[in-house]
Amino acid sequence: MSYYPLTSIPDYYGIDALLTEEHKLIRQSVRDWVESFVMPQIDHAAQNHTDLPGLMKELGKIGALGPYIPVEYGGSGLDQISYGLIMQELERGDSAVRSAASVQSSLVMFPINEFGSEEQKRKYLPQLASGEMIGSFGLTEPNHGSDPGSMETYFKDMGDHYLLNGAKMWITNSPLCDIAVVWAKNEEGKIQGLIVERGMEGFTTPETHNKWSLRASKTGELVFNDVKVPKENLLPGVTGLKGPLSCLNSARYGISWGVIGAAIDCYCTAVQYSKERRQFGNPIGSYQLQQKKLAEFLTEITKAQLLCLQLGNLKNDHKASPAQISMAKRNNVKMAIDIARESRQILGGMGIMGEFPMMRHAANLESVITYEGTHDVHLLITGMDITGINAF
Ligand code: TGC
Ligand code: FAD
Repeated sequence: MSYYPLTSIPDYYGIDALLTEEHKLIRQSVRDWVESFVMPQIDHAAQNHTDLPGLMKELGKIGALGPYIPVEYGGSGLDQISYGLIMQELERGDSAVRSAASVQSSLVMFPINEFGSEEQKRKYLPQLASGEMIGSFGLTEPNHGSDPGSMETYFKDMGDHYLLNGAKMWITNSPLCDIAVVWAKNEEGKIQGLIVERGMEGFTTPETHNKWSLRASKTGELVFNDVKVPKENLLPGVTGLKGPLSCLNSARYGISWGVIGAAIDCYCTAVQYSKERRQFGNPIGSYQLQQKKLAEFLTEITKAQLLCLQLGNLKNDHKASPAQISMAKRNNVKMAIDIARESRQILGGMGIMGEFPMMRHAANLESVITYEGTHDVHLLITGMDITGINAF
């Protein structure tokens, strides 16, 4: 259970008044689920480097997989602010939980819905929405992370099928996945997406062990050794790097909201602790140095909430540019990791313990600040948007 009362979740600028009743109901239901399913077992899972059993089906039950995917394909047809609020509540529990929902929704269901054939949508989306099927997304390779355009994974047209070769690295949920949306080059060197299914000969998914971050999430490789992929598994609707990057726009947007949840968890815990813990005869929260930290946390959380809300409005109107999304991802992840690190100090020695969430969030956020485009890559995207000059 969380250490602080849920009523203390901050809404300093009355942002709730800008949400609909439906938004608030969705947020509350995900918050309740996180409280009952995630909180009691997350420290144990992270300490023991195990995933949460049955997580994906649970996420399916609460409608957290593909919330904005149309109802006819198993989604909930919700707006982008609902999606953001769901991500915020999930990451208040743990970044691993939000990661699972991000990958399934934005990196697997999104490309099938946007670029897939009618048959692909009907075959995969309902099962992905319910969590009966787990998806992964293969873009990053051992030699190409920030620069995915240089990828080496390729496929050849063999007449009645494609032959896929190469390897992807750092893939969330690869050891668990039933399907992988894989980005590879065709014989003309153009990037296309293929749906690779577990069981296809030559396809393996070795796990990456010994992470200090996202320990409640499985990460691994996708290895393709002469994998015969049926022709109907090619995503017909997109060619070029803009395919995978469009998926990233959706996932990065979700992360911008998600990390506010991690920051809120740390902030609320620190407020509560600083009022209860006494040193030199007074609560530590009575000292100016501690109040400065808390005041800065609340200021940064409030700014991040406002940034996300307006980005959500833009996204609902299909007006959010990739560079605007980069700015929010970069700003909000840095905000959250700073709050996780600083709030841990407010708890002194207790801050390193598993009973409190700061170390776990801070360690998780080391991945979040790197995946979906590193902190520096997003800075360069903003720099390019300002100057028109590519500094990569
Ligand atoms: P560049 O020449 O700029 O662009 C190539 C084509 O792509 C288009 N484009 C975009 N389209 C949609 N959305 C975007 N955000 C786009 N950015 C660029 C662009 O218009 C162009 O289109 P066209 O039609 O002219 O061909 O590409 P570049 O090679 O210079 O690289 C650009 C760069 C560096 C910004 C990009 O490659 C990048 O963002 N790198 C970071 C890589 C990254 O984010 N990887 C994430 C892997 S997935 C992951 O981490 C999942 S973690 C999930 C979890 O567990 O939660
Ligand atoms: P590199 O690209 O090698 O970057 C190393 C450093 O160099 C960084 O600091 C970077 O900012 C800097 N740098 C790079 N280029 C420049 C430049 N031009 N100018 C200045 N600095 C530069 N990928 C997937 O495809 N699917 C997934 O599901 C997935 N899940 C992940 C889960 C976890 C836990 C992690 C850690 C990563 C995951 N990733 C996934 C991969 C992630 O997207 C990459 O790690 C990330 O894009 C960075 O690539 P890299 O690790 O190869 O770092």
